[in-house]
Amino acid sequence: MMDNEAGAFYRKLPKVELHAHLNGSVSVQTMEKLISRKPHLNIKHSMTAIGKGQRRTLDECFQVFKVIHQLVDTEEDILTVATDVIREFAADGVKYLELRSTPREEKNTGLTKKSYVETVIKAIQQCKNEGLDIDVRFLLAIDRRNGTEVAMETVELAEEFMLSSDGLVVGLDLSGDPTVGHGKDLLPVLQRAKNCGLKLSLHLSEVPSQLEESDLLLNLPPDRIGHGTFLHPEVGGSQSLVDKVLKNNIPLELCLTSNVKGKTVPSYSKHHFKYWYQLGHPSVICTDDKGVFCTDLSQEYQLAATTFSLSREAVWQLSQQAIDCIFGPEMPLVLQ
Ligand code: 6MZ
Repeated sequence: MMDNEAGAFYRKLPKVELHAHLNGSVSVQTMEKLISRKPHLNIKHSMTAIGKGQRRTLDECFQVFKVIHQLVDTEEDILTVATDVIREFAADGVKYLELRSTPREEKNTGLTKKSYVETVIKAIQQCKNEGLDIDVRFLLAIDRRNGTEVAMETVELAEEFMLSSDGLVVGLDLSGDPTVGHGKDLLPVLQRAKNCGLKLSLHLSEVPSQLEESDLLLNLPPDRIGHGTFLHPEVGGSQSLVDKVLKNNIPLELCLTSNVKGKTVPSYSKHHFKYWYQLGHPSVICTDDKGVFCTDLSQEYQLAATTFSLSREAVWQLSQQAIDCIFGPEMPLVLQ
């Protein structure tokens, strides 16, 4: 994947991962376990990942999540997936991880949204007990496809777990197919979450047609932005959107490979990382869906460095600055 000396530098670099969807982060090895548990589904690994050199439309990416969800529909599956994903991030040199996932209920297996969240929390605690050198927090995700009522249920669940999970549930994510639904319908729900002390990371302007929505949601303001691909004027966004982001100093979670493979960005060199990084704005390199897009955080840092000619010193600073953007309690230490 990476050449040896440089590869070792990026793997050893202590890193912070802030944008990782649980079911998008499932590795090949874990996928094989899941497939063998459910052979009757006849799912091949090629249906759950987008390999090297391949690209898909965002719409096709969302079909891939549907396939993965068929494979992850019991508490046992969720425990497997969450513990494996946490271990893999730890092995990749991630010291602080915020996982996000959409609570799902599955009538056939008895999985409820509550037991879904409890199982992810159990996985985080198990990994802690194993002594893994990684601090993990959890954001409950609202899938925009599911509408306002479900979004409100998710906020209520997040509030409940924020109080009962020993600080492991720290916030909410708004994600899902960006072409479905409108953020204005979710404003009151998101406002309520914010008032309760839940942190908000919102996918904004992942596709070009969302300017009005981004403008509205930026008024909350969110605590972090996922992607923000089409916010700036060079790609059809606007200076006033950029000004709102800058004024509130809202960090961006940037996922290079995901955006290139999902065809919302034409090439690595055209990635909007460049625009925001040159402004000196907090820009956090993340994986998005390391399983689906066949990557890891070390590789994403290396890609950013080679594409934008970042020195090792600059890469180090980039990973250090991510600490200021976490939703968990202050980290007492500088990463080392
Ligand atoms: C928007 C995305 C996404 O929640 O089942 N998700 N939402 N844009 C993206 N860019 C590629 N990648 C993943 O993980 C899978 C879910 O995360 C969201 C989608 O809602 C997807 O169904 P969980 O753990």
